[in-house]
Amino acid sequence: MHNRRLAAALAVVASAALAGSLALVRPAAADTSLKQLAEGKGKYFGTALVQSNLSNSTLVGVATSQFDMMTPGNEMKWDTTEPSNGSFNFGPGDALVAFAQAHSMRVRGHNLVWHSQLPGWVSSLPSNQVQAAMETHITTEATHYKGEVYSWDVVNEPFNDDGTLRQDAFYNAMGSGYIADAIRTAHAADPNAKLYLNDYNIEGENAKSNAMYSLVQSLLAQGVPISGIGLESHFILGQVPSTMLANMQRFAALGLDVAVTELDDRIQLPASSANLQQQASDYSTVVSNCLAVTRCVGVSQWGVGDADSWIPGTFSGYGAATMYDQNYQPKPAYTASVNALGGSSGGSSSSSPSTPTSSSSSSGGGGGACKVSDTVDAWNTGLTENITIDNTGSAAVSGWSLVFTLASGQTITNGWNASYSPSSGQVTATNASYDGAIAPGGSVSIGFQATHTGNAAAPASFSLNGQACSS
Ligand code: 9MR
Repeated sequence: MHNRRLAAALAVVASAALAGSLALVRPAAADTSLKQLAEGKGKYFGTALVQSNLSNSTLVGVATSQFDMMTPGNEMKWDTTEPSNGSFNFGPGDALVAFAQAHSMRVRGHNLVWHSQLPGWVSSLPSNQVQAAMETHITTEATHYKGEVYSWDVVNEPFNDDGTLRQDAFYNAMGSGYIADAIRTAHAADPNAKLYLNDYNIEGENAKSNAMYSLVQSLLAQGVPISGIGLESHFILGQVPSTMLANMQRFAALGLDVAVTELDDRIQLPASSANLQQQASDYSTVVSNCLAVTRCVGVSQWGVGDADSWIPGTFSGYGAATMYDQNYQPKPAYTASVNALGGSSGGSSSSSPSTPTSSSSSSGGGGGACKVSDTVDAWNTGLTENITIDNTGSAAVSGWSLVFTLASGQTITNGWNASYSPSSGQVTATNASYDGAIAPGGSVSIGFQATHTGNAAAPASFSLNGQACSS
């Protein structure tokens, strides 16, 4: 097994090295990262990955530069690991573990027992065979990953929202005692792993978190080796519970670790800039709450960016739920998280709100007054450039073209929030369908990646709709 794991790890290292040499995106805030800042506070900042994510070099670049904990999104669940009775498949989970190890990320094992993504054979078992099947599953999987996971979500989502226990195959066969049995079984297989109960809608104080609190008190009284509580934290914009901090503190006061395990914050689409600012505030609240609780070990986001988030596929009309946009550029929520962690993320134009000015005295005129700020993040053969266009005039801009000249040797390979033509020399960036309107005092952020041959300088000047912009 270990040779196989080593071979997988080496393959990942090799592919990561290749991806590194082709790196297309650098985080805009190179001087800080979520993981460095979190580590400075004795915590981690994690993400969830599924195996298919590993072939997306842009996603991988963000995942490995920003996060130091990884939760497999699906690959350790029962339907993957034991699809038929006694037949185990750890290949997908092993690949993610190898990736995490190659990038110095710890792993949250997710999960051992859950009503969902449970193969039909388990629910079809006669009730007197469910306990043995559960214990065999836990023992086999926790033994396989012994020493390789930081923690296990041993039982996932055991409660209904009203605080009653979910009547799934395990409860129906064993009653509420299945939870203690599952934790004890996991502990026997991997005594060093932190063992968690994980659920959603238990972030604030409510009937469901009260039920979890009572259950945990009872488990502790029985000497069950539970280590922590996972607060999934799938929030709706503006609805982080005001009791979240107090709720975390009461679990911590029982002597347990707490963790934010699956953070996202969904927005009804299309997301406005006000929505993104509210999301930044929500993220800041969550990160600050974790920092305020000594026993809060870390925060994990569910996915890396909006492009790989589960939200749009599950909640019709909602999305934009993570810290990174569809192109893996940092959003205001990223900056807010960095700031909450005590860092500063200078250089990320897309995440710092512009300061509107009513002045129309900057160059340009006739409604075309504009200010452009840009940042270039370059490496040996490539660069990422983020450009913010402020409408400093008194008239609304309705449709725009931004003209600038690339330094010799630079060629745009891809861009976002505008179309770019041609790819070298004097370039015209034309608004996308969704960002043609810029209100007075408003701004639009666009950007691109380019290759270069040694000169990574930013354009010397910009003009918007034929009017020169100030910088
Ligand atoms: O992200 C997971 C998604 O790919 C699966 O389709 C889904 C199936 O239920 O599970 C998602 O992850 C869930 C996690 O395992 C437990 N908490 C809720 C998460 C989102 O559904």
